[in-house]
Amino acid sequence: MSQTTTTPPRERAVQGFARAFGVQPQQLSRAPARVNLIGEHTDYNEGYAMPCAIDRDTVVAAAPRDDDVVEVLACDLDGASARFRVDDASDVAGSPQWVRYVQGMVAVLRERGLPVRGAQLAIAGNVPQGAGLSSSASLELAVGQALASLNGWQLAPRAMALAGQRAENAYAGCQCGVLDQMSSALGVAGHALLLDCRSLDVQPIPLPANTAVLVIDSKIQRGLVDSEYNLRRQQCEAAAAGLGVKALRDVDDDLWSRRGGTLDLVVRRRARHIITDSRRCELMADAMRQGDLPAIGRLMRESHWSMRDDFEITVPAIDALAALVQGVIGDAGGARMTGGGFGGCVIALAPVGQVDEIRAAVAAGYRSPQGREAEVHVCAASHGAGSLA
Ligand code: GAF
Repeated sequence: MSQTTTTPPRERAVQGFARAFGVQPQQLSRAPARVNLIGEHTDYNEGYAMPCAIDRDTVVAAAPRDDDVVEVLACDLDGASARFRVDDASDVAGSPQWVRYVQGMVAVLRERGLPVRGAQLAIAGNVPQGAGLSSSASLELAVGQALASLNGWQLAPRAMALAGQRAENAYAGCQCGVLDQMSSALGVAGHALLLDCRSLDVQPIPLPANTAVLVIDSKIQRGLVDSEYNLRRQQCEAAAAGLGVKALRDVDDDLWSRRGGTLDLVVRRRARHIITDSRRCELMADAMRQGDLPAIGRLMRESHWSMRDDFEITVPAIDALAALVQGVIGDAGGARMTGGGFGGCVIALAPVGQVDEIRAAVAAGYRSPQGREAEVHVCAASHGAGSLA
């Protein structure tokens, strides 16, 4: 859910709830968006990624109903609303996309044997939509948290993340991995997460001191469901099958040198991106622990080039934007496209003292193909989903 007003999402959710339902909400929950520092499309290949939950949230104001009907209001979509019975939640045919995420969470949590009664929900957020910052995962996790509180049970953050992923896969039509939901569920303030997408182990990695996390929205809209995301996933699965492994995570140097050349050329390039970007995550964790900014920058640049040349998910305007920002940062950090691709944002790690210079360079030197200026967000690494007091 996106919005243009500066009123915080919490207030808009509460006000929207009171207007729509005539009473005050009993419960408030929130879940953050995320930006991925490195390791793109590695999640569904069971490799490593390094996301960071950011201080852009979806908030759900909620109260229970004494029947099995869920009423839901989207404060940011001109007050769009929906209504469904919990036992019809899995019937998403004909539902608008935003409602599918809500229905999907209800359906998945019920599949897992958790009691979900009727509810009134009002949703507001400040996550830029279609920018690749995972507004959908933050919606899923905020709704899941609200349903847990209303129905008197708890789910461990990893289990809630997996429920969100299944809601998206089975009910919203995107075969995403678990990156977005894991970062929204398990974010740690001031830290990125080195995420092992096979074991779901998470190691918080402190962000280097005096380093700003800049998320630069190219204003080139993207849509995972409509994009080539699912095709990339199929190509990675074809590569794993061709190499005789369960997932590209399992490809070592020996296997790659013996069998990599047998793959179809395009499939081979897709696989090479995944294998190298997953390794870059581990190297990035080392570089961040050591505060080695030139190494961080090098890894981010290599990751961008790998997405551009091997995975082919960047677009020329974003290549130019990343290069422009990297040119300002020099050796003091890095910039690369982040997220699923085909538009969205550039992530930059840069000295706090360079923020104004980067803003000025982007304002002067970048326009999207539609002539739009980029929007520069300075983000803080945030904690994961939870209830609000
Ligand atoms: C999207 C997906 F939802 C994630 O699972 C991940 O694959 C990402 O694209 C690319 O790294 O955000």
